[in-house]
Parts: sequence; C-alpha cells; structure tokens
Amino acid sequence: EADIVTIGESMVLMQTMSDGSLAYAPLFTRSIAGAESNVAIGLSRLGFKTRWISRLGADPFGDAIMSTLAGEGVDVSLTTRDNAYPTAIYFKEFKGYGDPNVYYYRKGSAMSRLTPRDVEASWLDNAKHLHVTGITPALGDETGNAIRLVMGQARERGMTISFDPNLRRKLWSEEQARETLLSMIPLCDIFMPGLEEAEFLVGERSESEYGAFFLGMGAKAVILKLGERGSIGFAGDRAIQAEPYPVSRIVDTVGAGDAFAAGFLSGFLEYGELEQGDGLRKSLERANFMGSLATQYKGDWEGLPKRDELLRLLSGGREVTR
Ligand code: KDG
Repeated sequence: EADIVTIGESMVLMQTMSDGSLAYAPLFTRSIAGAESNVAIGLSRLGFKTRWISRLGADPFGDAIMSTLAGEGVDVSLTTRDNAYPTAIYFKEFKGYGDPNVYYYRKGSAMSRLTPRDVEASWLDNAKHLHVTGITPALGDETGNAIRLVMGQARERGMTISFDPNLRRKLWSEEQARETLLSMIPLCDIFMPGLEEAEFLVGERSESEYGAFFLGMGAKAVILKLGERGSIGFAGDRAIQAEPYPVSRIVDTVGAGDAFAAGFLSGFLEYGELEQGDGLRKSLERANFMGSLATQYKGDWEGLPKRDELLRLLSGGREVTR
C-alpha cells in the first residue's frame, strides 16, 4: 500500500568540502540525491507511505542509495538492480552563492536503460497518487516512453498524478525538452512548473495567463513556483497566491523544488479538494515553507522536517532544543 508512488533516477551526490572550482577540490562528502527520491523522503518524513521505483547498478553506490532511502522509510522493494549498467553520480560545485553548478556522470546508467517493456503493473498496486518529473524523459526516449506509459496506467486506475517539469538543460536539447514536457501536461492532474520553466515552455506571459494556458491543456491544477515571491495555485476558476517564508541566507537551491513538491503533495493528500475549501491555500503554504527550508542546507533533503516539526514551525512555534 502506498499514498504516493514516484519513479526516477537517484544518484550518488558528491559535494566539495570547500567552495571553489571542482578542479581544485581535494575533499568531498558523499550523499545521495534525485528529484523523485527527494520528494519521497520529504513525504515519508511527513508520515506518508511512499514507494520509490528505479533501477540502480549492482554496485556499492546502488547499495548506498537503497539503504539511505530504506532508512528514511521509503519502500524500495520494487526497485531493481542491474548487473550491466552502473549507478549514476553527480557533483555539486559551490562558487560562493546559493545556486551551485552541477556535473552529471549518468549517461548509460542503469535507470537510463529503462524501457516500456520493463514497466510492471505492480508498481502502482494499492497506490493513490503518482508523482513524476521531466528528468526521467530527459534520460532517453525509451525512458520517456516508459514514464508516459506509467502515467496512462495511473490514470486508468483512477489515481491522481503530479508532474514537475524539472527542466535540466544539460540533459537534452531545448526543442526536445519543450516538446516532450508539453506532451506530458495533458497526462497529469497537478502541474508544478517554476516561472522560468513556464516561460521556457510557452514564452513570456503573465502569471495568470500561464495558469489558464496549462489548465487549458488538461491539468486540473497548476502550481506556479515564484521563487522568493512564493507561489500561486490555479484550480478551476480560482487563483490563490501564498506568501513566501523569508530566509536569511540561501545556501543551496538544489532540492528546493522537490521540498516544495513534497510540501504541496502532503497538503493535497491530506485535504484532497483543490477547487474549493482551504486545501489549496494550506498546501501552498506548506510547499513554500518546505521549499524555503531546503535552501538552508547543502544537501537536497537532509534539512527536511518531520511532521511534528513542520506543524510546529508552520504555526510559528519556536524550536525548543533543550
Ligand atoms: O531537484 C534536485 C535534483 O536536481 C537533484 O537531486 C539531482 O535528480 C537530480 C537531477 O537529475 O538533476
């Protein structure tokens, strides 16, 4: 049983111990990261049953990802290991500001070999919601076909589906990215682009025009991320803007969108209805809060809160540490 299923590639993440060029960094810390597993961890910490599906190499880095996610309470039992292809790695380079450079070593990874023939009906068994991102189709055409197949299956089963375009320009050409990401919008219920992604997809427009455009493509809700200005949710004929949470210093923006997604989906899973009632506003508030929290830490997910922490912090409570 799962409240949410998510499918995607996770990688071992190497971060330099000091700021500056990767070329001169002698020391690294090792963690794991991946947009979809970040969301799975975020939701698991908030008390939801999460299932993460992927392919990893039959190598020690694959072991590290499996045990980290299992340790976070994510169900990894349907993730498979591949003898022929490795687990992917990526490096973050900090140059003294909050937006690090990333370097991927993921071509030919086990997950990038996923094809529609590998899709198993059991992936969606007893599950309510599917979350996918635009990173998976960026790994390869077949991988993209696989994820679209799963979205179709989720819809047939009556599950709800969220889609974060997560544009990664390093992984594919602009034309391919635009065409593929646009083709996935009609397959989802909740579309969650950032402002720059919306502009990349359909050109410069006003925020409400983006909302109307993507709703017109078939999404039931559009959640537009505005960065330091918070976010706006469009559902039916309503548009609700939620204020951002002020942060004193941004350490690392990578992972903020996933934290945002976990916060939003936690509200959606709890309140259900977005077109009326309080659910949309509350989900946006949680999302903004989680997103801002994630920018305060170097890793993608390490700083995400447990459920009681979230509720305490959101209601303005001070941390009592001793
Ligand atoms: O959203 C954070 C991700 O970008 C990061 O964890 C790495 O999955 C990743 C990717 O493909 O960029």
